[in-house]
Amino acid sequence: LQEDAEKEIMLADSMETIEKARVKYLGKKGELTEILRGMGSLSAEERPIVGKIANEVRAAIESLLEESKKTMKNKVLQQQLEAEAIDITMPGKQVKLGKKHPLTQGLDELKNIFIGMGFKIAEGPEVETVYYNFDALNAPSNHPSRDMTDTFYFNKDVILRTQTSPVQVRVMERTKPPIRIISPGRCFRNDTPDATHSPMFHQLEGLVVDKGITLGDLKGTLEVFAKEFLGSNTEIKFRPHYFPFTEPSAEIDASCFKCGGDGCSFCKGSGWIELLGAGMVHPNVLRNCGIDPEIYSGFAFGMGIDRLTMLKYGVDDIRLFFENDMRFLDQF
Ligand code: FA5
Repeated sequence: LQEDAEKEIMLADSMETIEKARVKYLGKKGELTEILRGMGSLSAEERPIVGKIANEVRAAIESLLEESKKTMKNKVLQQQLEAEAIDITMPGKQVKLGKKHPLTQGLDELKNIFIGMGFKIAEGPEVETVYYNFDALNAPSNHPSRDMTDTFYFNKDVILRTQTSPVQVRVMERTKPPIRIISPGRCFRNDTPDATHSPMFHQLEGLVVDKGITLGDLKGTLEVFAKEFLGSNTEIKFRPHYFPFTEPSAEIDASCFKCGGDGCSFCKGSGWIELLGAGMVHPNVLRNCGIDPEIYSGFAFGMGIDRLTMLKYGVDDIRLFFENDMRFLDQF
């Protein structure tokens, strides 16, 4: 029996076959157990002899089982280590990193320029009231921009803001001058999409209010901005314009950064590119916000972030920003 058991255990090639051998020889119904059970029928002389042999056989099988289990465990571990070994000389898998959307990059750049000039960032709601978007900004009640064809209305009082200028009013209402903020954000207009129009686009508003603020301050600020954003040789010019909330109002053009102002296909030969709208805050707007126009004055400006980013990176269609085509986005 011992020999059989030894042979079987030596030949075992897995933990399961070792366990099978244990059950076969030492288990409750095992061969050795059977022999021990049958001891009752032996004579008094035979019993101690058989008992002694049986115990020796059991001890021998047990220690053999123990040993082969240990060997098997090592063997399994070794196999596992080999199977799971990592070859650190293999080239790694490239992790594809995301990147900032070009509009976010453009916005970051604009923000940095104004933060460098001491501006703080203010935010306002995209769902806005007619009061903040039009009335408080001195827009005449018959102004065409109030029309349903230009503005998205929820009801007669609540709209999607068409510009970031309402943030001016919200800031002036709650802040005592001096005020120096920019406010970037989403705007919405019922415009038909084309290469330069999107129904959802982004503006960046600027507002400075203090004692003795003049048109010269506005001009100096925008000059610094244009040189930083488009290049140090950039010049700007003011073109008279009309906005209900500024007086005087102007549209500001920058000398073309492609041709330096000589005229090229980019600026359609004019040497200038349109940059933004601006002006001195209208006294009515200051009054609407509880600021005395006899004591304080201010300037404001508003620019289209999407259009400026297009300009800067040479993007010829605004819709590319919103189509999420990786072939386009990967280029920035
Ligand atoms: C305004 O919205 C004024 N609030 C700007 C302003 C602020 C003037 C403070 C004075 C003082 P305007 O309607 O021109 O102005 O729009 C400003 C810019 O928004 C445009 O020059 C353009 O760059 C951008 N814009 C307007 N509509 C769209 C559109 N549908 N898609 C993309 N950009 C647009």
